[in-house]
Amino acid sequence: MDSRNGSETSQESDVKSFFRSAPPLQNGDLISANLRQFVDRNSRRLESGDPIKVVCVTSGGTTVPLEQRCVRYIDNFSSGYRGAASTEYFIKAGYSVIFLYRRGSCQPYCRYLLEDSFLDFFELNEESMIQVPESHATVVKTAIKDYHKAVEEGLLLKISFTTIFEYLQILKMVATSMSCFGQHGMFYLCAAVSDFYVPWESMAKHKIQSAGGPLDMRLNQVPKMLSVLRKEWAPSAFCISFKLETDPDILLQKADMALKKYQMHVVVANELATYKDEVIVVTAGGKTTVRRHGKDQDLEEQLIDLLVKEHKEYIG
Ligand code: 9Z3
Repeated sequence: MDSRNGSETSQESDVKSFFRSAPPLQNGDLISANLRQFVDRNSRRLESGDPIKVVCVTSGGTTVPLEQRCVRYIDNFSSGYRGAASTEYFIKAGYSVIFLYRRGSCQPYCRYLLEDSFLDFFELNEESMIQVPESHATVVKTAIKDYHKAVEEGLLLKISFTTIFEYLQILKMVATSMSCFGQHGMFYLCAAVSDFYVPWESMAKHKIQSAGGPLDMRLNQVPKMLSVLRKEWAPSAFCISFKLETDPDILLQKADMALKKYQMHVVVANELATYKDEVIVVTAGGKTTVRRHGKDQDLEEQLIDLLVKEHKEYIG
């Protein structure tokens, strides 16, 4: 066995042991029933000649629990704004979206609510009836209309996660069930995924006690699932991953590496300090900078526009 085969084997066994030891999903049956219904509905449309496209948008950060009965956890930076905004633009561009999001993070069509209290969007009139103030009426009406349209037409399926264990198990379920869409499937992986975790079997069962003094903890590396997604789960799908760095000097080099190592079709590189204003779209063909035009604009609008074009070319 050469060393390359050797390392592939150890990676495969890391992936297997991750899934084997992960605590089973609490609502796995419900997720799989909803997923089946969504995939059936969309694959019937594809078979009937409707050139639909389906994207799985991942959004928000995964947590790493430190205790099985979890009081403390390590979190990853992400509000879920990018995923929620991108979902809206994908639906506008004709895609059906599986929105795999961190519980409590931003949601499509009401992504401003995390900062603006939803109470600001309503007021009571003299008869104590709830009404929307004139200043917010257009935004609220459009959001309600677009959201209900997306759900009723079967264009939006929302599935939530919190931990890295939930996220990767659900991503695997989604990816294997989306493989029937072939090249019409897309993965837009902007969730901030933990690189390190505590394996379930070596995790403290109860709340870690402070009486024992300083805490030493060893974290294992989360197996790189991007290669498994590309090679096994959904080999024909168009895959976009995100690379976040704080050091601009290594960003593009890391993005290039992810493109090659995980065989991504696109890597979107962004820097923490500027990620809302600028991203660099890296493909085998070159690099394109996408900048938002103004403070009231979403960078995601132009980004999705570009990615939809890349996907179209890929489908040929
Ligand atoms: C991103 O880089 C996203 O653009 C942000 C979006 C998390 C910055 P917000 O949700 O932020 O709008 O607040 N996501 C990917 C982050 C990540 O964990 N990438 C991994 C890496 O860089 C690869 S999967 O190593």
